[in-house]
Amino acid sequence: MLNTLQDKISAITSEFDYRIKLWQHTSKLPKLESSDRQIVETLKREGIYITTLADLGFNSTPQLLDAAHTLIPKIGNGNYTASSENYPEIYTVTHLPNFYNWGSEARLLNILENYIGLPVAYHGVQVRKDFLNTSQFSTMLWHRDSEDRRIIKIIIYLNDVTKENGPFEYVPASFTSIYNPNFYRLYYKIYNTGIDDEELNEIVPKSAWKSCQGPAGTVIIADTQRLLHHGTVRTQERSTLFFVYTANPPKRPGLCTQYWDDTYPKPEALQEIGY
Ligand SMILES: O=C(O)CCC(=O)C(=O)O
Ligand SMILES: [Fe+2]
Repeated sequence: MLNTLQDKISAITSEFDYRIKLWQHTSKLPKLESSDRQIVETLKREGIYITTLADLGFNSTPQLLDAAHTLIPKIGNGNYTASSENYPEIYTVTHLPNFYNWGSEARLLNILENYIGLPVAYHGVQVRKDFLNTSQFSTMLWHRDSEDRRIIKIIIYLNDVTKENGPFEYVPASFTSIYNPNFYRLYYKIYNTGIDDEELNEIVPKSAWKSCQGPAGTVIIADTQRLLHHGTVRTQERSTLFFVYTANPPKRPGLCTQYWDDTYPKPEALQEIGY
């Protein structure tokens, strides 16, 4: 009882501190070009902005793609069947400059700081290959991420992603906002675990879900705390890069170490060839 009361008080104090910090940081936010301001406005309104590597035009893109395309063919190698639950292979590449540098482009960090509203922590980058799956499990169940109050994940598609490759999919923020009557029903259901398509369809109809399909080089910038999201089942592989950002410090720092520590392997194949 006392613990719950103390927990509640500390949760309220921490929310209050957060609001104050947001307010104090407003005048320190980096200035943006008008096209980048548009990105921030879209992120604030919708929790997602979809673009391409070409449109972003960062100088570090060729090195990023070179490193990614060197690594991708070395992952997986086809020992996967359509009938079973195949977990993705995820490699942490935060320590490798060709990957890391793209995610620390000044323009990008300035955009993200304006969205997050506080100094940004860039946690790292992972290469991920998803294999064939007939049933929903793990991040293919609908969920929200919980590392912080605002989390930006940038997903770059390394191959063309159509319905068959299991695109990233999300529910528009308006369907899951606190002002929507579905809110409590939905968050009661996903409190401890993800839910599958059938369960979500009873609360938010499938017709409202947004599937992010696109060619190789598509860049999805999404607040995965705010948006209910998942990766979809697939009959063909999907290769991606995931970059992760929160405020500095995040609300739950312990959940963020996985982006640079040894939770996921580091790709030896790349180090051998001098990356
Ligand atoms: O596989 C996907 O498209 C989404 C993965 C996901 O939910 C996450 O990394 O938070
Ligand atoms: Fe997620």
